Formats: sequence, structure tokens, C-alpha cells
Amino acid sequence: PALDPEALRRRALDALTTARERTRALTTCVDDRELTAQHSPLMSPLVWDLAHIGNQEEQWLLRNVGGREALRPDIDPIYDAFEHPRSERPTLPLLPPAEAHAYAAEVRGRVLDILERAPLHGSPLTDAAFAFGMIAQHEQQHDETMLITHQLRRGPVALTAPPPPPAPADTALLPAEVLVPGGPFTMGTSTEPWSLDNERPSHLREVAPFFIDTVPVSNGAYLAFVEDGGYEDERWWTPAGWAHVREHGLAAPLFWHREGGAWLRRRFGVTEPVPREEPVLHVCWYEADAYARWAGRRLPTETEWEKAARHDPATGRSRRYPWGDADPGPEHANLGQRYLQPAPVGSYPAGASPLGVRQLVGDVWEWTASDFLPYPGFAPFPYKEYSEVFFGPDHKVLRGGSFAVDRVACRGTFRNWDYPVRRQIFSGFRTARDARPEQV
Ligand code: AVJ
Ligand code: FE
Repeated sequence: PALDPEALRRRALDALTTARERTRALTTCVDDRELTAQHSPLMSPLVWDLAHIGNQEEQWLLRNVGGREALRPDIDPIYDAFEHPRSERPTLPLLPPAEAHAYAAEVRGRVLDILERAPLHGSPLTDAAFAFGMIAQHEQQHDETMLITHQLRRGPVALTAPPPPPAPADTALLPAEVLVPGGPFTMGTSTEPWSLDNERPSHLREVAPFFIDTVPVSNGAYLAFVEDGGYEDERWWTPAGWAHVREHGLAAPLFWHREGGAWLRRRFGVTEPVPREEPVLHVCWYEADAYARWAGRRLPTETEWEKAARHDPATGRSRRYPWGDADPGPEHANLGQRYLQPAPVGSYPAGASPLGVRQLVGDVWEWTASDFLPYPGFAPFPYKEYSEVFFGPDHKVLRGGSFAVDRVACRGTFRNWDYPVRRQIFSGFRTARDARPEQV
């Protein structure tokens, strides 16, 4: 059922406000020197993200939807992600922290005024209700990016959060894998109001039966691969993956190191023993793929992942989330930086799919076997640089969203992508295998 304009306005206001609270937390917990520093050549200075958030909001909501006069057209080029790679951004004449905060706040004040009055349908952007959702998602995506910067930063602890609850009692009894039946399945969406261009349109896909892990691969399981010499054994790696581990000397997930006989990991400034029960985090596609091969399995394709997450075998229908059509609540999934780590494998029984697959949404982004490609009938919207320029074999698809993603930027249809070498992102995975006909 379509939401009435007042409900849409409330929803947009709520999404924008939630995003700004997170942005503030991420940009006020360190001093100005740290905001302007580059903590890794892979990342922008935090103060660039902050003003870029404001600048995108100015361009799309103030100028496009609101038809208002530009506030700071002079800074557009500085905050255009395509003009300057991240490694160059510290050398740009960036707004200093106080000005960046003031600019983002000024844009937001004017945007809330537009949100109160604007007709939500029939605007220059075709549908202003979409534009508000897109900008809330954009800010939350940068909040995840800024959290990655915080993870890469060295120095005293700046961000804290409570730990997630321990795994539920039934975890040890869960089957290792679940059979997903073959047959047609509706992938993507043509109706989800805030879905982005690459999730559209919905279309039918034929899927062969397959088995998929009930839970994401844990640190404990991954450690068995490490200790079995997985990183030294060419058999498990694709040629490109093998060249990459050799060249960079990879021997364990990013942020892990060995001390005495113990494996430790650093997380937001705290070093602790690697927790066995937590989903493995900070692995690149090559590592995920090699682990799967070592385990006698493979990564799921993107189509398989989405079928596992959305297919309801009782009705044949594809649902919005593994648990149904309800928006994510705290009982369903570990999202929104509520905790600053994934929950133990087996958590969130209320978020399980009808077939019993757990933690598909939240906790860790899950690498899939698939390249990032357009769906049949794809049309860029509202700009080619969101998705279209990234399609092709250079990027692998990740699904499901991590603990760092807000629910506004996370759905059963949501698609993320990155280079197969990337591992500073909050990435993990689960494995799959073909089902033989007699098992179906
Ligand atoms: C969809 C997460 C790959 O961060 O590069 C932010 C999202 N696009 N600003 C990214 C995005 C433009 C994008 N990812
Ligand atoms: Fe951006």
C-alpha cells in the first residue's frame, strides 16, 4: 500500500535525522587534526566526507527538488568524488571542520523547510519522495565509509559501543547448511520506494537447487584454513588471488596478528584475542573464494544469495527481507552501528529466512561469486555515476549489509560492490554448493 504524503514526509524526516545523528557522532569524537588527517590512502579525510554529505544534499534536495538558489556552487568540484581520487583529497582546499559542520547544518535547515512544503510527487526529479530517501541513504553510506576510516585510524579509542548479546542457545544445534529448492525466483524490485537504480527492475530467474551455509563463516572456521596453511597453498587460489597474496604477503584477515601462540585482532583501537564465534571480517574476495575452495565449497552467486534471502517457498513470492516485509527492527538484524562489531554466528533467530538461514542481513557484508552487472532493463537513475560506471568484471557484488549499515540503506534487494582486493570494508562471507538431483 502506498504511503500518504504525510507518512512519506515523516519517514524522510526520520531517515535524514537518524543519518545526521550518526554523522555527528563520527565527526565529533576526534579533534580537528584527526578530522583533517588522512588515516589511510584508501580513505578521504573525515572532514571531506562531512562536507561531501552536505554538498550532495545541496545539489539534489536544495537545488534540484527545491528549485532554490545554490548556496556554495564554488565548492562542488572539491566534493565531486569523480574529480579527485581519495588519496588526493587531503591536498584540496577543504572546508575546515567548523565550516564543514556549519555548511552541512545550513543545507539541512533549508532542506527541512523544503521537505515540509514540497509536493512529494511530480517534482523535477520525477519523485521527490525518492530523492529524500536517496540522500538519507547517501549520508548513511558515507557514515559506513567514515566508520571504516575510524577502524583504520591509529591512536586512542574514540568510538565505543556495547557488545552484542551472546549467541542464542540453539546455535550449536543448527544444521551447517540449508537446501534452497530450484525453480523460478523473482530477483530485484520495481516497487520498493527507496530502491536504487541497480536493484531495478524485478525479473524472473531460474535457479538450480543449492545448499547454503546457515550462518556466516566464523573466525574459528576461518582460523582452521589459516592454520592448515591455506595462504601458502596455491591450489585454493585463483591465479589473480595467488599473485595478490604473494605480492602483498597476506597471511590472515586484515587487522589480525600473531603474538606468541595467539591470534589477536585490533578493532577501533582495542586489541583482543580473535573471538572464534564471531563472523570473519575484513577478508577480500580472493580470501573468501580460497577459503570456500579449501572447504570443498564455493561462494554463492548473487542470484543464489538473493533467493536464499527473499524466496518464500510457501507462496513462491520474493519478500523484502529474510523475515518478511516488515522494516528491520533490533530483533531482526545487527544494523546501524548499534554495536561496533558483528554478533556471534547463530544470532538473530527472529531474522531467519523461512528456510532457516540466519544473519543474511546485518553483521557482515557477504562476498558473492558474481561480477557487478546491470539487470535486464536497467536504466541509470538519477545519475550514471551511482552504478552504471561501475558495472563490469572489475567489481564483485557484496550482499546483506554489515553492522555499520543503517536500515535505510539495506534491503533484500540492496547491492554493494567493490574490488576483489578490498578488505578494509566490513566484509565476510558464507559458502554454498550445488545440490545433486537425488538430494532435492
Ligand atoms: C555503493 C558503497 C559502493 O561508497 O562508493 C557514496 C556509495 N556512492 N557516494 C561508495 C556511494 C556515492 C558507494 N557504494
Ligand atoms: Fe558520495
